[in-house]
Amino acid sequence: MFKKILKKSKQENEDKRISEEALDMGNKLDEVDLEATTENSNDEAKVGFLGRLKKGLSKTRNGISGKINDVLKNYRKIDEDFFEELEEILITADIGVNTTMKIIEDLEDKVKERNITDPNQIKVLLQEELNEILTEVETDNSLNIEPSPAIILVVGVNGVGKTTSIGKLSAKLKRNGKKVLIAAGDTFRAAAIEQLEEWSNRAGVDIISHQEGADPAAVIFDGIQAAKARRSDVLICDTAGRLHNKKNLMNELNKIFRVVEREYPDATKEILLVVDATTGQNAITQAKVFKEACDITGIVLTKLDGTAKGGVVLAVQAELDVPVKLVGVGEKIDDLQEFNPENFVKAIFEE
Ligand SMILES: Nc1nc2c(ncn2[C@@H]2O[C@H](COP(=O)(O)OP(=O)(O)OP(=O)(O)O)[C@@H](O)[C@H]2O)c(=O)[nH]1
Ligand SMILES: [Mg+2]
Repeated sequence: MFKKILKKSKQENEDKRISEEALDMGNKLDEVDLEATTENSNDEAKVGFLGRLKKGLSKTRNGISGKINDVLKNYRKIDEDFFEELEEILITADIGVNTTMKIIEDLEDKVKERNITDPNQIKVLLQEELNEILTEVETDNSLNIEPSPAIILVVGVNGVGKTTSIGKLSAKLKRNGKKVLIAAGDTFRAAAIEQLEEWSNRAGVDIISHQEGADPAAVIFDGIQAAKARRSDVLICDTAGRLHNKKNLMNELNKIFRVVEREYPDATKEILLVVDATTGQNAITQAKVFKEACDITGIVLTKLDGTAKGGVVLAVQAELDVPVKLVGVGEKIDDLQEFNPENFVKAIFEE
């Protein structure tokens, strides 16, 4: 009996050591130049990938998993007060009122059904529940860029991280063997064009741009002709986030969409709305406004590293019925990841 326990605890220590090493390796990989993370080092890349996600979600992990640990210290049985504290944690993490209510109700049912009395079991149940919510809608979280050629239009209000995400995405797609071209459709400010040029250099991809004040639809038109001539796989278009008013912005976007429909009818299309996770529920409101004007096909949720309110991922997907496709977890070129619900939940709960 003792031997068995000793063996078990030895095994647990060993598992812990391995996972700590893995995390450490993930952190080290962060410092490695992205060129070094090639496709043939898949395992290493995987560790680095989860490590980076965990690092980027550390505030959210403290806000959800850390707070639950604190609550668990005060409870020996699962009762109404316990669920109330749990509810508050989830709402504070910006999971959204509706989604939180659903989670709590489901947890109450599961606790009853399975005769669970130990509060410590709740974390496993919650993980299970979050995974279910993130995967229950018929959503495909992968980027829709096949078959080539594809065009990605990137929209969103100012400052959310459109240009930065385009830079990171270009580098990522190029690393995966895609021929990428970017179009500087934000002509509202000269600095916006320069910023995108800088990112195109960093990512090592070509850029099509006009002067400040030029017609954005004309830039996208040129981008499409260049993408055809150069046989690009993916054309990624930046757009303005700030115009004189919302109506102007939506009109401008519609003009761009019309050019795309006319000039690139057979291209695979993706319209990504970028929202900033640190704005919490505001991100949902923005998404609703854009959804009225454009056929958003995916969400890019940026700056998750800067907030404890990463639960907004759940609210976005559940309340908008649009899949989260990419998440930004830092300012560096490799800090943009394809959204994977399972890894996301893992990163929130695993130390
Ligand atoms: N920490 C963090 N910062 C980010 C992330 N994504 C973008 N940023 C920062 O957010 C700021 C704004 O990013 P931009 O890419 O310029 O945003 P934009 O949407 O293009 O803004 P406009 O062109 O003004 O409409 C920059 O300082 C970025 O470095 C992220 O995932 N994490
Ligand atoms: Mg920009």
